[in-house]
Amino acid sequence: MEIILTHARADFDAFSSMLCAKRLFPEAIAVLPSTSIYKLREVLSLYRDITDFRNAGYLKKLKKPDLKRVIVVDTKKRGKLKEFDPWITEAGRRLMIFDHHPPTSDDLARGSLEQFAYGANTTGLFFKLRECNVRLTPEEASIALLGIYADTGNLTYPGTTAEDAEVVSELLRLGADLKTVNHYLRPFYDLAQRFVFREMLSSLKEMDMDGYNVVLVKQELEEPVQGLSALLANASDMVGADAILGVFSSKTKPGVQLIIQSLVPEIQAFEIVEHFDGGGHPGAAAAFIPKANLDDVAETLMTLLTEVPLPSTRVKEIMTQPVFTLPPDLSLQDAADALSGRGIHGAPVLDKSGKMVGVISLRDVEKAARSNLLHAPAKGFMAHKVVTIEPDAPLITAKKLISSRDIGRLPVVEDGRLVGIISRADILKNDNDTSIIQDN
Ligand SMILES: [Mn+2]
Repeated sequence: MEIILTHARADFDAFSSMLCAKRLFPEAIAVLPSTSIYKLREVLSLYRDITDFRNAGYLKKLKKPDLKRVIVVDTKKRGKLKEFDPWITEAGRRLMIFDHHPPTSDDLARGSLEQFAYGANTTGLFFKLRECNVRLTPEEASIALLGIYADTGNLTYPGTTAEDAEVVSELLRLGADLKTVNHYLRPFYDLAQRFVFREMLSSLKEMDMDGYNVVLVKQELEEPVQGLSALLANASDMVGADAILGVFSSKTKPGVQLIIQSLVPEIQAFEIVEHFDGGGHPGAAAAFIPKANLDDVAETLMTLLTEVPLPSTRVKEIMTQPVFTLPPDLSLQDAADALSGRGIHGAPVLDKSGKMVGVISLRDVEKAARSNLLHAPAKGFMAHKVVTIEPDAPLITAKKLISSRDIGRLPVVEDGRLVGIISRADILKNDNDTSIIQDN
């Protein structure tokens, strides 16, 4: 016999990967792990008839089976397959793995591995099915779509690839039902989780760290609660956090749970939890500290974050210099020509003594053109109240200023002297070079 397995706490991508594997290897028996995320349990009962999956208990009842091959999907970590350990050991080298997670030291070392580089594991298996000319039914396509959407955050997480989007389009063509998909992707929280979430929102502490909004949540729970990271992610979105640090203890279980999520490359979640023997990724990491106390962990965390300044990019590293400037008496027409000629959208205006008296932009010139005033001097239409920034300020501060004030550029000023300029374009260019990989 052949069996198909996936990781403990199976999620939608794990489930749809099993489904695709079952179509690839129709003789194999798909065996679900004994734990799965809440939402999947609902889907499992809905699709029971079309999936024909067995529960973990099925394997225990088998006596001396003739195991030909074990197919593992959406994981290759030993620790996530613990309950199937005897079967994996028995399979030896007759192990076939289809996974999209980056390699770790806990990975199964035997058998064959097909390593995908897509946001969802389902995407890779879908391509395998296509190679074999296997066509999914509309119901199967709905499940596959759920898998891809769940693992890629509806194609928005940074790990999403063009291939994920390509398969989404094929699944829609195959008749995947968006109503079903939407229904199951809506988050659901039970009473205990909702209670914790309310507490979280009312007790969270926002801190400005080098321009970043870092949020600390410190909570003592009545009893352990599932899904704390999803609750934290929601709280983080609500307050627009750049990073959120969750420290939890429970009255019924000793130890402290630490969860860190970060959206910025300057705060690497896994680096912080390493101090607590935890693990994870740049964007999300966790640790469980057995004999610790809530306040001590929170305090250590704050020390870690504040004793060394964040390795933030500074304004001076990406600002443009020398700055192209214009005199206040130049006509708007000449100012516009000078700007367009240099391919820029605006410039500071300096008086004879070199003092900055305003900023003129092509937007200002357009306004004047509408009233046929292009012969007028720049000073009549320039912005007089200029928002500036210092060269040592973190880039994030410049970014937040530019978007909150809706301005195209920020003159960089040191000791009253204009030393550079930073524009929207500079920031966008820098953002493209630095991003965080998310993993599911
Ligand atoms: Mn996955």
